[in-house]
Amino acid sequence: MPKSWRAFTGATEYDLVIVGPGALGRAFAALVSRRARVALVARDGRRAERLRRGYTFREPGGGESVVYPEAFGPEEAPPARWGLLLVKAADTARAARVAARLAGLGVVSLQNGWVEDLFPPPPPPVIQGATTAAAKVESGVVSLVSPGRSWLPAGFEELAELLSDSGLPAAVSEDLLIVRLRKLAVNLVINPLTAVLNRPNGALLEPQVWELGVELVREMEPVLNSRGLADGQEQLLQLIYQVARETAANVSSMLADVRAGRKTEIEAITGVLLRWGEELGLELPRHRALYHLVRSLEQIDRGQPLQ
Ligand code: KPL
Repeated sequence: MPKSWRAFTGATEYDLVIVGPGALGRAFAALVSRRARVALVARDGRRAERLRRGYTFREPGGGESVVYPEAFGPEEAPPARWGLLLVKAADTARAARVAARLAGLGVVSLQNGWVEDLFPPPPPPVIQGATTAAAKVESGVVSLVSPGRSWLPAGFEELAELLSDSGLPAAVSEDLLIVRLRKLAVNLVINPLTAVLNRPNGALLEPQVWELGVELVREMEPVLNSRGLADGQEQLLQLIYQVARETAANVSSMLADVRAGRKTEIEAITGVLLRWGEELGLELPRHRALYHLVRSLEQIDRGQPLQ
């Protein structure tokens, strides 16, 4: 739970500290810093220095501006009221410790996947929310493809208001588990398929690919239901199809990682589903095949970006 207002007495100049200056982190920093004081925390001082020199930010409407963020390395970052984690799954434990040290009222993570299952106890000091916001970086230009919608835990009303006022619709949700399981369902189908096909999200709408999507949903539905999601296969298929249609031109984050030779989030997405399936005695062969294919793409492409 976030710390209470009363317990928090430290005076801070910053309203929000964002840990993770990837595409989404830089897009959020660009918009929120028009309304409030934002500190953007990079992996180290050198990267922070580069960020301070500015980056071009393109809004969904097409408007462009150069943003000069207040960027810091983890050691020199200032305290803030709220913390937002926008890092890749594999960086969560380190980034969560930084954010928890800096943010007085609470830290929420909006990354994909079920990272809490990947770490030995104690879990990283961060609460998971969810977002459908999408951003990309192309030739150094950060574009907010869609502001989407973000869901935060109860107690984060002030942060939800700040994000919404900044053009990033957000609300607290009492049903965060359900929201997150639905987002996981979307990522379980779109991300590995697009990564393996090396195609944008719209590839899912093609009949042969969609057929495989339907089979993936059939396999995963009982597992997600065992975790508390009451949605049936039809509902999940409708949701996934709608996201694929709305984001048809997007390159999924997993494909972007593969193309850039980075480690993907397959472990926190499909890896977690496979573990949950094993607990139920379920094999999930199609998900397992995609898991291995994406893992092998990671091995092949590390340091050698695809064309
Ligand atoms: O979350 C996404 C991602 O790319 O990680 C989707 C919703 C699939 C949008 O691309």
